[in-house]
Amino acid sequence: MKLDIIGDIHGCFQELEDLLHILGYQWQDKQLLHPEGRQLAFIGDLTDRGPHSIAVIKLVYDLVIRQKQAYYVPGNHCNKLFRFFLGNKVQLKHGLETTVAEWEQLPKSEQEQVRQMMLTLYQQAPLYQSFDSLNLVIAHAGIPEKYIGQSGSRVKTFVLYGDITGKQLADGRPERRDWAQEYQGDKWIVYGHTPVLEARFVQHTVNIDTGCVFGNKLTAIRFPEKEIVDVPSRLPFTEEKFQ
Ligand SMILES: [Mn+2]
Repeated sequence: MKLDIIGDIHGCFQELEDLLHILGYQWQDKQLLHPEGRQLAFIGDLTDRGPHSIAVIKLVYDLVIRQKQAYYVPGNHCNKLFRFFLGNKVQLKHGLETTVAEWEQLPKSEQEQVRQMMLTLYQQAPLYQSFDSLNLVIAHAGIPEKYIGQSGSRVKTFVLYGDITGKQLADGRPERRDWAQEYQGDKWIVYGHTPVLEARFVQHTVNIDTGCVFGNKLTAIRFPEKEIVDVPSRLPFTEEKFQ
């Protein structure tokens, strides 16, 4: 198989459309197809902060659930939106407030439709996805070798939030270890979660969250080629968001 993995979108629907076009995907009879039979994968954080979160949910639902032409693993923002749609008490901050505001603008029947889409998308999603023929695993915040093939709450916390220590940095962000530096595995790990200016290759890992929602770019990586394809963001650049 040949796969195009898309980084954190965060409601940047126009940039997603730009990227899918550059990658060569085309709509034919309500199917988004690639002439060479390539498939798409999304590494989570579809929504929040950006302007068009609902459109991203609808497209990814269509590709993953209806067309069954794409793969999706959830991010921490997906997890929080899922819990919001379940009716759990969650704080409307860190970008969730933008998705909820957009959703509340919809007519009631469409609200329920979008809610069901996100519930289905999240509930059917694996915590991480292995592609044995590509020697590849995708996981939103990465995955250490010892967790590949495992499940449970530790694995869930890691793939959603990364290698958090439980401590806080001076600016309030959670302290995270750089698991990729210690990764010794042979399988390639493609992940996102932490915005970087350029796709970051460390050992056999690649971080493709290039902070589109913070004004940088939206990035895809093609497998097995390991070729990077990106499109510029349409949003203002906020440098302090990048590591
Ligand atoms: Mn994330």
